[in-house]
Amino acid sequence: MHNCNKSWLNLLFLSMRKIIHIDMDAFYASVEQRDNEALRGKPIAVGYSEARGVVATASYEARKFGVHSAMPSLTAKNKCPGLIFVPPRFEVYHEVSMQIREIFLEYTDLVEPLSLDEAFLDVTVNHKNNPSASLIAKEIQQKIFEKTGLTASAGVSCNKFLAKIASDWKKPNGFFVIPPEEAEKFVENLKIEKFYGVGKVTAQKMHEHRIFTGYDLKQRSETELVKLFGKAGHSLYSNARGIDEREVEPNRITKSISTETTFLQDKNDRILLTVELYHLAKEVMERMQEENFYGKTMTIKVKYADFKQITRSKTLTQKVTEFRQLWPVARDMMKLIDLSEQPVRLLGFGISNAGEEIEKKDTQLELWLF
Ligand code: DCP
Ligand code: MG
Repeated sequence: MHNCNKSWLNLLFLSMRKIIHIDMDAFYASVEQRDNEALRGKPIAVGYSEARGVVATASYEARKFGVHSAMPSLTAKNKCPGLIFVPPRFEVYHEVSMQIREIFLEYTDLVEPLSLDEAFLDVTVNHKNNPSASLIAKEIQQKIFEKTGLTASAGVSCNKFLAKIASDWKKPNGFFVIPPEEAEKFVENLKIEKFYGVGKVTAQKMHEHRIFTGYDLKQRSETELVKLFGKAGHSLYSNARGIDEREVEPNRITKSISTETTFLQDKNDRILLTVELYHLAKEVMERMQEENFYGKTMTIKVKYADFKQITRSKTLTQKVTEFRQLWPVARDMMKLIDLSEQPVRLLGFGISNAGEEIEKKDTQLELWLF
C-alpha cells in the first residue's frame, strides 16, 4: 500500500538508521567444542542420534559433509560417518545468551533478541555516542570473544532486513556492511532464497513465476506480489527496493508459549498420550511463570503418522495462572482428539491470548495527556 505518509523525507529518515545484527557462529556446536577439547576440529552435531532424532546444529567441520540444522540424525550419519553426536546443554547456551545480551546493552537499550544466539540492535543513538555502527559492531564481536571464547558474525546496515543478510554474508566470524546507497544494487543481485520469509515452498513458487533474484522481484507490481504471496507481498515489494520499515523492538511482547514433542514411536494409546500432554503442559506452565505471561486460550496440536496436522483450542473466560486451572481443561481437550484412524507422531501444547488490558491502559493515558 503506497500512501502519502511514505514521503521522501520519511524514506530518507528510515535510510539513516543504524542497525546491527549479531549472530553467533554454529552456536550450540561451538559451545560444546569450547568446553570439550576432544571435540575441537571434529565434525560434531548437537542432538540425539536416535531414530527420530534431529540435528540442532552442526560444527563447521560437519557442515562440509552437508550436515545441517533440522536434518534427521540418520541422514546426517550417512552423510558424515565420523559424526560425533553431543547432547544439548540448554542451561549453558542460555548462560552465554545472557552474557552477550549484557554486552549489547552497554551500547543501546534497543536490543531485540530473535533467539538465544542472535539479536538486532538499533545504534542510531547509543550510550557511547559512537557515530560509527561499524566500529560498534567490531567492538561487540571483540567483547563477545573475550567474554565467552566464541565468535559471532556481524552485519551492519540501515534496516533489519539488510543487517540480517549482512551478518550471514561472511560467516563465520564475519563482518559485512551494506551502506544505504548500495542497498538497492545489492538487493538486485540477491537470490530470492535470501529474502525475509522466503522458505522452500515460497521459493519454489517464485521460481515457477520466473522470479530468481531481487531484480526479478522488482519488476513485479505490489498488487501482483500480494496476489501471489498474500500479505507477504507487501514486504517483498519493499525489500526488493532495499526498504524495511520495521523497528527494532526491545521487550517484544510474548504472544504465546508452546512446546511439542515428536515420539520415538507413534502412539495411539489415549492414556499414554495424556501422560505426554501432562509433561508438556507442566513445561508450558513453568515457562509462563518464568516469563510472567498468562493467556486464556489453550491449544493442543497433533501431527498424525501421515503428517496430517490438526489443532484444537479452548478459550477460558479468565487467564490461566495456575496448573490446577489448566490441567482439567487440557485433559478434557485430549478426549476430543480422534485416535481411531491413525497413531500420533507429534503432540504439542500451547497457551496464547493474553488479552489487551495493558494496551488499553496506554490509550487512556494518552487521552489524559491530550
Ligand atoms: N537451532 C535448532 N534447530 C534449528 C535451528 C537452530 O535447535 N532448526 C539452534 C541451534 C543453533 C542455534 O539454534 O546453534 C542458532 O541457530 P542458527 O540458525 O543461528 O545456527 P548456528 O548458530 O548453529 O549456525 P550459523 O553459524 O549458521 O549461525
Ligand atoms: Mg547462529
